[in-house]
Amino acid sequence: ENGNRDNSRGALIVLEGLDRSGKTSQSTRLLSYLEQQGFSVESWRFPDRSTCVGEMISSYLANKSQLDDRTIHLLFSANRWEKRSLMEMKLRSGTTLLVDRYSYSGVAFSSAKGLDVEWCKKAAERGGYGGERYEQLEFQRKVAQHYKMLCDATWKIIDASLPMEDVEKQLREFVMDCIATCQIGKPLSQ
Ligand code: DGP
Ligand code: NA
Ligand code: NA
Repeated sequence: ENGNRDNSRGALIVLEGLDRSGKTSQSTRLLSYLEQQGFSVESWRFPDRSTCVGEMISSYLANKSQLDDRTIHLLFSANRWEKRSLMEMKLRSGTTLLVDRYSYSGVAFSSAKGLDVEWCKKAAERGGYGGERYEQLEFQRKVAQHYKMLCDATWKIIDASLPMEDVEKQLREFVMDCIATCQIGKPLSQ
Protein backbone atom coordinates (compact mmCIF):
# COMPACT_ATOMS: atom_id res chain seq x y z
CA GLU A 1 0.00 0.00 0.00
CA ASN A 2 1.85 3.04 -1.26
CA GLY A 3 -0.55 5.76 -0.28
CA ASN A 4 -1.08 5.42 3.44
CA ARG A 5 2.21 4.94 5.22
CA ASP A 6 2.36 6.36 8.76
CA ASN A 7 3.12 10.08 8.86
CA SER A 8 2.93 10.44 5.12
CA ARG A 9 0.69 13.07 3.63
CA GLY A 10 -0.87 12.97 0.20
CA ALA A 11 0.44 15.15 -2.61
CA LEU A 12 -1.60 18.07 -3.91
CA ILE A 13 -1.30 17.94 -7.70
CA VAL A 14 -2.88 20.91 -9.49
CA LEU A 15 -3.42 20.79 -13.24
CA GLU A 16 -3.57 24.25 -14.76
CA GLY A 17 -3.84 25.29 -18.38
CA LEU A 18 -5.93 26.98 -21.02
CA ASP A 19 -9.44 25.85 -21.85
CA ARG A 20 -9.41 22.76 -24.09
CA SER A 21 -5.77 22.01 -23.32
CA GLY A 22 -6.65 18.45 -22.29
CA LYS A 23 -6.42 18.72 -18.51
CA THR A 24 -9.56 16.75 -17.84
CA SER A 25 -8.58 13.80 -20.08
CA GLN A 26 -5.11 13.73 -18.57
CA SER A 27 -6.51 13.92 -15.07
CA THR A 28 -8.74 10.90 -15.75
CA ARG A 29 -5.84 8.86 -17.15
CA LEU A 30 -3.55 9.83 -14.30
CA LEU A 31 -6.19 8.88 -11.75
CA SER A 32 -6.52 5.33 -13.11
CA TYR A 33 -2.75 4.94 -13.35
CA LEU A 34 -2.21 5.98 -9.72
CA GLU A 35 -5.09 3.79 -8.54
CA GLN A 36 -3.52 0.83 -10.35
CA GLN A 37 -0.26 1.57 -8.54
CA GLY A 38 -2.15 1.22 -5.26
CA PHE A 39 -2.09 4.87 -4.20
CA SER A 40 -4.89 6.45 -2.25
CA VAL A 41 -5.92 9.16 -4.73
CA GLU A 42 -8.94 11.28 -5.67
CA SER A 43 -9.70 13.49 -8.65
CA TRP A 44 -11.24 16.93 -7.95
CA ARG A 45 -12.04 19.92 -10.12
CA PHE A 46 -12.72 23.63 -9.74
CA PRO A 47 -15.01 25.32 -10.22
CA ASP A 48 -17.05 22.65 -8.42
CA ARG A 49 -20.41 23.34 -10.08
CA SER A 50 -22.35 21.10 -7.69
CA THR A 51 -22.52 23.60 -4.81
CA CYS A 52 -24.77 26.69 -4.54
CA VAL A 53 -21.82 28.96 -5.30
CA GLY A 54 -20.82 26.60 -8.12
CA GLU A 55 -24.27 26.94 -9.69
CA MET A 56 -23.90 30.72 -9.77
CA ILE A 57 -20.49 30.35 -11.42
CA SER A 58 -21.83 27.88 -13.94
CA SER A 59 -24.67 30.20 -14.90
CA TYR A 60 -22.20 33.07 -15.30
CA LEU A 61 -19.89 30.97 -17.49
CA ALA A 62 -22.80 29.95 -19.69
CA ASN A 63 -23.61 33.66 -20.19
CA LYS A 64 -26.94 33.12 -18.46
CA SER A 65 -26.19 35.71 -15.82
CA GLN A 66 -24.11 38.86 -15.60
CA LEU A 67 -21.88 39.58 -12.63
CA ASP A 68 -19.45 42.29 -11.75
CA ASP A 69 -15.82 41.18 -12.37
CA ARG A 70 -14.82 41.39 -8.72
CA THR A 71 -17.96 39.57 -7.65
CA ILE A 72 -17.33 36.58 -9.92
CA HIS A 73 -13.67 36.53 -8.88
CA LEU A 74 -14.75 36.23 -5.24
CA LEU A 75 -17.30 33.54 -6.06
CA PHE A 76 -14.59 31.40 -7.68
CA SER A 77 -12.49 31.96 -4.59
CA ALA A 78 -15.38 31.09 -2.25
CA ASN A 79 -15.94 27.93 -4.27
CA ARG A 80 -12.37 26.85 -3.46
CA TRP A 81 -12.71 27.83 0.20
CA GLU A 82 -15.84 25.74 0.64
CA LYS A 83 -13.75 22.62 -0.09
CA ARG A 84 -10.68 23.72 1.85
CA SER A 85 -11.13 21.83 5.11
CA LEU A 86 -12.03 18.61 3.32
CA MET A 87 -8.96 19.08 1.12
CA GLU A 88 -6.68 19.43 4.15
CA MET A 89 -8.26 16.44 5.82
CA LYS A 90 -7.71 14.26 2.77
CA LEU A 91 -4.08 15.34 2.36
CA ARG A 92 -3.28 14.78 6.03
CA SER A 93 -4.83 11.31 5.91
CA GLY A 94 -2.44 10.41 3.08
CA THR A 95 -4.75 10.79 0.09
CA THR A 96 -3.21 12.38 -2.99
CA LEU A 97 -5.49 14.88 -4.74
CA LEU A 98 -5.41 15.56 -8.47
CA VAL A 99 -7.09 18.93 -8.84
CA ASP A 100 -8.24 20.17 -12.24
CA ARG A 101 -7.68 23.96 -11.79
CA TYR A 102 -7.14 25.81 -8.53
CA SER A 103 -6.28 29.32 -7.37
CA TYR A 104 -3.81 29.88 -10.25
CA SER A 105 -6.84 29.89 -12.57
CA GLY A 106 -8.26 32.61 -10.36
CA VAL A 107 -5.26 34.84 -10.97
CA ALA A 108 -4.65 33.96 -14.61
CA PHE A 109 -8.26 34.26 -15.74
CA SER A 110 -9.31 37.22 -13.67
CA SER A 111 -6.35 39.41 -14.56
CA ALA A 112 -5.44 38.12 -18.01
CA LYS A 113 -3.18 40.30 -20.22
CA GLY A 114 -0.72 39.05 -22.88
CA LEU A 115 0.76 36.70 -25.54
CA ASP A 116 1.29 33.22 -27.12
CA VAL A 117 -1.13 33.23 -30.05
CA GLU A 118 0.23 30.09 -31.75
CA TRP A 119 -0.31 27.87 -28.77
CA CYS A 120 -3.83 29.19 -28.31
CA LYS A 121 -4.59 28.44 -31.94
CA LYS A 122 -3.52 24.82 -31.43
CA ALA A 123 -5.84 24.54 -28.43
CA ALA A 124 -8.67 26.05 -30.50
CA GLU A 125 -8.19 23.45 -33.26
CA ARG A 126 -9.17 20.76 -30.78
CA GLY A 127 -12.69 22.05 -31.07
CA GLY A 128 -15.43 23.00 -28.71
CA TYR A 129 -14.07 26.51 -28.23
CA GLY A 130 -16.55 29.29 -27.86
CA GLY A 131 -19.11 27.42 -25.78
CA GLU A 132 -18.44 29.38 -22.62
CA ARG A 133 -17.74 32.96 -21.75
CA TYR A 134 -13.94 32.73 -21.51
CA GLU A 135 -13.42 30.42 -24.47
CA GLN A 136 -12.30 33.04 -26.95
CA LEU A 137 -8.93 32.86 -28.66
CA GLU A 138 -7.83 36.36 -27.78
CA PHE A 139 -8.77 35.95 -24.16
CA GLN A 140 -6.98 32.57 -23.89
CA ARG A 141 -3.88 34.24 -25.31
CA LYS A 142 -3.96 36.67 -22.40
CA VAL A 143 -4.51 33.89 -19.89
CA ALA A 144 -1.42 32.06 -21.23
CA GLN A 145 0.68 35.14 -20.63
CA HIS A 146 -0.57 35.39 -17.09
CA TYR A 147 0.11 31.76 -16.31
CA LYS A 148 3.72 32.33 -17.42
CA MET A 149 4.09 35.06 -14.83
CA LEU A 150 2.82 32.76 -12.07
CA CYS A 151 5.26 29.88 -12.70
CA ASP A 152 7.76 28.98 -10.01
CA ALA A 153 9.93 25.97 -9.11
CA THR A 154 6.93 23.95 -7.91
CA TRP A 155 5.51 23.91 -11.46
CA LYS A 156 6.24 21.44 -14.21
CA ILE A 157 5.32 22.84 -17.62
CA ILE A 158 4.12 20.26 -20.11
CA ASP A 159 3.56 21.13 -23.77
CA ALA A 160 -0.05 20.10 -24.33
CA SER A 161 0.41 20.19 -28.12
CA LEU A 162 2.54 17.01 -27.88
CA PRO A 163 0.85 13.66 -28.57
CA MET A 164 -1.45 12.67 -25.72
CA GLU A 165 0.77 9.69 -24.75
CA ASP A 166 3.81 11.95 -24.37
CA VAL A 167 1.91 14.40 -22.19
CA GLU A 168 0.66 11.48 -20.13
CA LYS A 169 4.17 10.07 -19.66
CA GLN A 170 5.66 13.41 -18.55
CA LEU A 171 2.79 13.99 -16.18
CA ARG A 172 3.16 10.53 -14.61
CA GLU A 173 6.89 10.94 -14.04
CA PHE A 174 6.44 14.34 -12.42
CA VAL A 175 3.57 13.22 -10.21
CA MET A 176 5.39 10.07 -9.05
CA ASP A 177 8.25 12.35 -7.91
CA CYS A 178 5.82 14.63 -6.08
CA ILE A 179 4.22 11.72 -4.25
CA ALA A 180 7.63 10.30 -3.31
CA THR A 181 8.68 13.69 -1.88
CA CYS A 182 5.54 13.86 0.24
CA GLN A 183 6.20 10.39 1.59
CA ILE A 184 9.65 11.40 2.79
CA GLY A 185 7.72 13.55 5.24
CA LYS A 186 7.36 17.04 3.82
CA PRO A 187 4.76 18.59 6.17
CA LEU A 188 1.56 20.23 5.01
CA SER A 189 2.23 23.96 5.25
CA GLN A 190 -0.37 26.22 6.86
P1 DGP B 1 -13.48 24.49 -16.55
O1 DGP B 1 -14.66 23.84 -15.84
O2 DGP B 1 -12.14 23.94 -16.11
O3 DGP B 1 -13.67 24.51 -18.03
O4 DGP B 1 -13.46 26.02 -16.05
C1 DGP B 1 -14.49 26.88 -16.41
C2 DGP B 1 -13.96 28.22 -16.82
O5 DGP B 1 -13.73 29.04 -15.67
C3 DGP B 1 -12.66 28.21 -17.59
O6 DGP B 1 -12.79 29.15 -18.66
C4 DGP B 1 -11.63 28.68 -16.59
C5 DGP B 1 -12.42 29.59 -15.71
N1 DGP B 1 -11.94 29.67 -14.34
C6 DGP B 1 -11.62 28.65 -13.51
N2 DGP B 1 -11.31 29.11 -12.28
C7 DGP B 1 -11.44 30.46 -12.33
C8 DGP B 1 -11.26 31.50 -11.39
O7 DGP B 1 -10.92 31.28 -10.22
N3 DGP B 1 -11.51 32.77 -11.82
C9 DGP B 1 -11.90 33.05 -13.09
N4 DGP B 1 -12.13 34.30 -13.43
N5 DGP B 1 -12.06 32.08 -14.01
C10 DGP B 1 -11.83 30.81 -13.64
NA1 NA C 1 -13.65 25.23 -20.11
NA1 NA D 1 -11.38 27.50 -9.90
